[in-house]
Amino acid sequence: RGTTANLEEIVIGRCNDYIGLKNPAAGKKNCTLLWQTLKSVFASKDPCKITQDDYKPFLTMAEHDIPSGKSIFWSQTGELTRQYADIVKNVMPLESTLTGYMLNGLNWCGQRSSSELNYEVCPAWNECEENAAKSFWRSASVVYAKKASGEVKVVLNGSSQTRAFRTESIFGSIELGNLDTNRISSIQLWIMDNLSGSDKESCGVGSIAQLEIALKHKGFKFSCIDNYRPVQLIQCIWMPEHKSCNICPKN
Ligand code: NFD
Repeated sequence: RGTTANLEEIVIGRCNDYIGLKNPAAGKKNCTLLWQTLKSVFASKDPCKITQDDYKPFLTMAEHDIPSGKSIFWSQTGELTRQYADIVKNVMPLESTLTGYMLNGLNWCGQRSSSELNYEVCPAWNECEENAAKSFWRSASVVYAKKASGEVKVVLNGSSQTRAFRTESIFGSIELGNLDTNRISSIQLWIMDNLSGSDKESCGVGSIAQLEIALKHKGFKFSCIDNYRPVQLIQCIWMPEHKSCNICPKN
């Protein structure tokens, strides 16, 4: 898959939508300049040789505050977390910050031979370590995690085929290590099982237990909730007859 068609128009349009309508508190930003800065990160370069540092000027230019208590991290629950955020509007995942909003769901890369974007083929996620998209999400995740304060949420997948908490995931390898004990008052883990999937891991079990130990060692106060009901009710939209979705269980 190559660069998303009309990338420039989408990115500049999303930027204007964000600062004008979605989050005016982000302040004044020059969306055209942001696009040019972003494009200069990867245009005319080998798409497998874009580092996290390359994105720093873009990320710095786009920076804005994240209100205390609104940070929410996820792993293997991206869609659900974005849906929850869009509905409740009192959490701000990376995808609801300016940079994440501009680039979520898009694909982009350049090529050494020309300054045109590469519409033919961009590296797959795991094809090379320093690919244009992966380096962006890693770099953006560092900036996002450092800013977290107050009560922080983490949404994990209790039905994961692998493990709910993976130390090699971006949450496990980047975001967790950049959380600041002095800024964060507590961390709430929400372990969401797929409604029709199996309950493989829960609070205090398996990889979640490992995460809880790691949080304790780092000095964080934390709590853990299995199938946090407001999020589960979103899952229920697609399976209203499922027994977990029954609002008034028959005795
Ligand atoms: P994940 P995570 N192949 O669900 N973030 O902990 C392809 F094609 O495992 C946001 O690593 O959670 N894509 C975004 C893959 C992206 C593959 C990355 C793969 N084998 C990180 N593995 C975003 N908005 O797109 C992973 N991906 C891609 C931040 C795929 O798009 C968020 O702040 C998947 O949905 C969040 O707290 C995404 O990477 C944490 O890092 C995440 O993989 C989630 O990273």
